[in-house]
Amino acid sequence: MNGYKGNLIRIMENQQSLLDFPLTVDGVASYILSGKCQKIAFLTGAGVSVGAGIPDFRSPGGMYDTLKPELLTATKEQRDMMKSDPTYVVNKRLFQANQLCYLELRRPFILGIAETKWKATITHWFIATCHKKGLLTRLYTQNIDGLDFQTKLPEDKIVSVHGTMGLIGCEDCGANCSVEEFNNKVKRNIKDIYKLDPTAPAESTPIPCETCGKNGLKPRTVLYGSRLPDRFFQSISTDFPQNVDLIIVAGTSLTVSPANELPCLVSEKTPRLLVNREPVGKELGIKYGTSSTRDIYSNKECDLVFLYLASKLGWIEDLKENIHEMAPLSQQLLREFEEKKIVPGFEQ
Ligand code: CNA
Repeated sequence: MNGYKGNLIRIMENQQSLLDFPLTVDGVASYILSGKCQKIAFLTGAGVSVGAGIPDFRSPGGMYDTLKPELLTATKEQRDMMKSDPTYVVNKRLFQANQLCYLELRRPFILGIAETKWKATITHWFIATCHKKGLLTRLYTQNIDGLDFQTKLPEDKIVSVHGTMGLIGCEDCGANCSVEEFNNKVKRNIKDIYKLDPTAPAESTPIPCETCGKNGLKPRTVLYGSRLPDRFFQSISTDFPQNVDLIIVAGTSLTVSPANELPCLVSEKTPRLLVNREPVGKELGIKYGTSSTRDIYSNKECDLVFLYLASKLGWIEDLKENIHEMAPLSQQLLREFEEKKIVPGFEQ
C-alpha cells in the first residue's frame, strides 16, 4: 500500500511545475525575488570565461579544434594518442612520461595569467553579487584561470574543482615552487608552438623540481586521470542537497565527471538553470522543453543571461561598481545596457 501511494505522489509531482514560477529566466528572477530561494549553488565551466577571451575546449577555436600534436615535443606514439583523444595532452600518464607537451600547450596561458591578461566577466561578477546579497552557497568552478578569485569572493565560497593555474607544484613529490620562478623557467625553457613570442627558445628543455629532481613541475591543475581535491568532496557533503534552493549551471559541456554529477545531487524539487550555447546533460537527466518540470534552459551567451538576470533583480548598480575590473566585452555590454536598457536577445 505504501509503495503504491508513493508512486502516485511521484506522478503528481511530475505533472506540474515544481517551481511556482514559469520555467524561464524571468521565472528564475521571480523565484529569487520571492525570497523562497535563499541558497544558490553554481557549477561553471570554460564557457563563462569565453567572454574574457579564453577559449573553451569544445567550441570551434578551442583546444579540441586547434591541438596540433605534430608541433609538440613528443614521440610518435604520444602524438598518435593525442590525435585520437585530444584530452590525452592533459592526461596524467602523458605528463609523467613527458612534461613538455603540457607545458608547450599551456605556455601562453601560464604566462598570460601571470600578467593578468584576462579579466572577470559579467558572469563572474554576477556570482560575486549573489554572495554580496547573502545568496551564494558555493561556486564550483571547473575553470583553472583564476578569474573567479579576481572578484574577491571569499576563498571558502570557491571550490576549484580542477585545481588552479595560480599555484605551482611538483606532481611527483608535491613540493611547492614560487610562481615567479616557475614562470621565468617557462619563458626560458619552453618553446612557443604558437609563434607569438620571438624570445622563446627553438627547442624545449624540461623544468625539474628542485626538491626531488624529477620533471614534475606544473601549475596545480588536476590532470585527467587524477583524483579531485578533497575539498570538492567535503563541500559537496556540506552543500547538497540541503543547502541548495537553486543550482545554476553555466558554460559547461557537462562531460567531465564527477563535476558533471552536481546537478543530480540537488533535491528532486530544486530548480536547475542551465545556461549554455548548446543543450547538454540530457543523459544526466536534465530535461528540455515541455518534458521539463524544474529545468530551465537558456542557449544565450552567459554574460547576456546574467546581465538580464541582474537587471531583473535590481543588481545593475552592483555590477557597475566593478565595471573597471571587468573584461572589455563585459564593460561594453554593461555600457550598452545603460544606454538602451535592453539586453540583446531579451527584447520584448
Ligand atoms: P568545455 O567542454 O569546453 O565546454 C564549454 C561549454 O561552454 C560548451 O558546451 C560551449 O558550448 C559552452 N559555451 C562556450 N562559450 C559560451 C558562452 N559565452 N555562453 C554560454 N555557453 C558557452 O568546458 P568544460 O568546462 O565543460 O570542461 C571542463 C574542462 C575544461 C575543465 O577541466 C577545465 O579546466 C577546462 N578548461 C578550462 C578553461 C578555463 O579555465 N577558462 C578553458 C578551457 C578549458
